[in-house]
Amino acid sequence: MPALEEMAKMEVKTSLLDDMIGVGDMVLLEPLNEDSFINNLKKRFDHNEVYTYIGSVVISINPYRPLPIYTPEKVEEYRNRNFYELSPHIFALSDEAYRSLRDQDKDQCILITGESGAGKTEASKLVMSYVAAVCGKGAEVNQVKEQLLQSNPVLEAFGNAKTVRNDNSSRFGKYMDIEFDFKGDPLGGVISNYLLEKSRVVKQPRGERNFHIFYQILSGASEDFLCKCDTCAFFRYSSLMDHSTRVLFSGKCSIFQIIVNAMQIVGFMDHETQSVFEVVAAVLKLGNIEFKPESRVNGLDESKIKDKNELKEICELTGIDQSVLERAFSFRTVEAKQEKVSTTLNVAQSNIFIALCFLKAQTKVRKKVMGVLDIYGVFINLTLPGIEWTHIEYFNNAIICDLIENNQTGILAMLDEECLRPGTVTDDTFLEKLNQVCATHQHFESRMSKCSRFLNDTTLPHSCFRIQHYAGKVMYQVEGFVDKNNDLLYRDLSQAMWKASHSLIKALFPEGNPAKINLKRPPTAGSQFKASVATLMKNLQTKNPNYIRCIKPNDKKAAHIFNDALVCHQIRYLGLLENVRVRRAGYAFRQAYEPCLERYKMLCKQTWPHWRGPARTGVEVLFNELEIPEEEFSFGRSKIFIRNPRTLFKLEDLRKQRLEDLATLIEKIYRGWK
Ligand code: AOV
Ligand code: MG
Repeated sequence: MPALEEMAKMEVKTSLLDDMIGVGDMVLLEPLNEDSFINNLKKRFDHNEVYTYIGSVVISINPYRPLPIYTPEKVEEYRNRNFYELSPHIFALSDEAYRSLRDQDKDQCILITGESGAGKTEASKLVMSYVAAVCGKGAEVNQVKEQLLQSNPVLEAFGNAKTVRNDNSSRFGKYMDIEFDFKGDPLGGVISNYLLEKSRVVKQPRGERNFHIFYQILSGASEDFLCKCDTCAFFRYSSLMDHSTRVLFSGKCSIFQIIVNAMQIVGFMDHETQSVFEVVAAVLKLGNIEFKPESRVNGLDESKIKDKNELKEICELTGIDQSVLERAFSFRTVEAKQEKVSTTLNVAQSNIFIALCFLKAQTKVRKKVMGVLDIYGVFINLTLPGIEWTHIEYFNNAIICDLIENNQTGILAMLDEECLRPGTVTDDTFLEKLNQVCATHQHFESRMSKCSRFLNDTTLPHSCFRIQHYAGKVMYQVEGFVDKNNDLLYRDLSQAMWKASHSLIKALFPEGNPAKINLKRPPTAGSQFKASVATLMKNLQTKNPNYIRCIKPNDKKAAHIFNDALVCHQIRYLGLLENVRVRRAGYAFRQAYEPCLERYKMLCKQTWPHWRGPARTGVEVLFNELEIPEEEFSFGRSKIFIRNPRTLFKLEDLRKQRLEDLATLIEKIYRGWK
């Protein structure tokens, strides 16, 4: 029987394929445990299958090399297809999200998580480019698409940097709402950013770099521009220096050109782009200002700017009066001045950045929205600076969130309280307070309080506390907490900046306008962060979530290497195994193929009265003929999984009906005989 042989062969082939490249949906993995989970991911990774599902969740493993799976042909392949129809792909998720937005009018959000270098930002760009490829046509729509896509290189130039973990690490969290009209054509986008790592402008950890834009300008801008800014001798720029080596300006000029073009597409006029680069050059130069201590005058520590040439150049570039700027820099101690320069740089960088985040799309029509959230590897930890980088899953992390966020007894609230308290406030007084309030919290560790369980733990310095996060323990060094939370720019400095004739610089320091002096204290960094996260969460809750979980296969930024231990760690703290179990429970019904076929074979001409082939194929044929929607079931190795009890009831109803029909038929035949 050739047909049977064919079927048997097919069955064997499917099962061999599963053996070789692993199953595409972890829900179908048998047996399910940590080893089989990792093994399955590894098999797939070795066969260039970097995507795997857990039901509708997409796991993405960073291949660290370009794969030919994002071509226009692939876009066409996934377009308008059901989620489970083709092999797992980020395009399938993007298509599903876009179609439910367009056809069912459900706002969507794409939530992308994973540690630094796992591929979140690349994933967010793939989602955006897929959606751009399949939505709307026409000149106007195309312009909007281009603007949305080109916002990425611009933001990355100013907000990304090379770190030990990732050569293109996002140093800010990004949430972008892409807005569509009723037909599903894009109208524009709104970008929100979170916690730009401002301090990087001034100082970078060993082996890391400043934001890309500085290097891009120095290696790519025109001679004219560089001469005008006198940045020719760029090796002087101390804020660009690696600690160990001098940074090589190996950047290709073309990258700079890409940024310039992108800025133009996003909507910057040429003179505005020029202005932005001038501010960047000024920031570079400010970073070179050094102070030398002088003797005490009138009871105050005096100090002088070492080299006034630099100051002069800054003033020429920005149109700030030199004496105004010098005065703004010149009181109190050397340390305070370095601090002041640093804060000025920080503010300039973050204000430029915020200015860049405006993409306009303010129409009054009812909009459908797809939000893409690319939170960066160190989302929550950053509120507390100067610490080790560890990924924290923000969601579903209630006890820790409470420890940090609680309005009365949370760490942030206490830091705020300390910052606002009159009298002498230092990092130490803050730590003391923390020790009093949090000493008994099960996830808080410190040696300072008398009743501490950690009194003898020498790995925990006195100036530190430790939090037992979901992903592991993190030690926090409190030095600088109070200052960074205050996030204050000395008023005389913002006023000096506001007096600049350079219109962009003036615009970046609106608080320097003496007519608008605000005696109210600006919100602390911590409370700003809390407020913006709260707004974000509220926004996300109104949307239908789609999850992408990114996994980093190795620590070497290298292709083809799959480090089991590293992957295992990520699977654990992302809670992926639990995720599979929950999804499995979501398949209300599962049954071995044979009994399933036995029970329902009468519903299909091809399987009744006898099916002569593998039971699994029989069930496939049966479900196909009954036109049961694909997303309703999945084929496991030995069992069929059915998602919704309704499907089962439908089968049962059909069976009952069929039995009644048969009974009637038999009765008729019986009567005919009589
Ligand atoms: P991240 O966003 O998760 O880190 P990225 O998206 O920047 O990580 O990815 C890091 C690097 O991995 C990229 O620059 C690419 O070289 C490579 N990569 C990631 N995804 C892919 C892919 N699908 N195909 C090929 N290469 C890829 V951080 O921003 O540091 O948390 O804060
Ligand atoms: Mg990123």
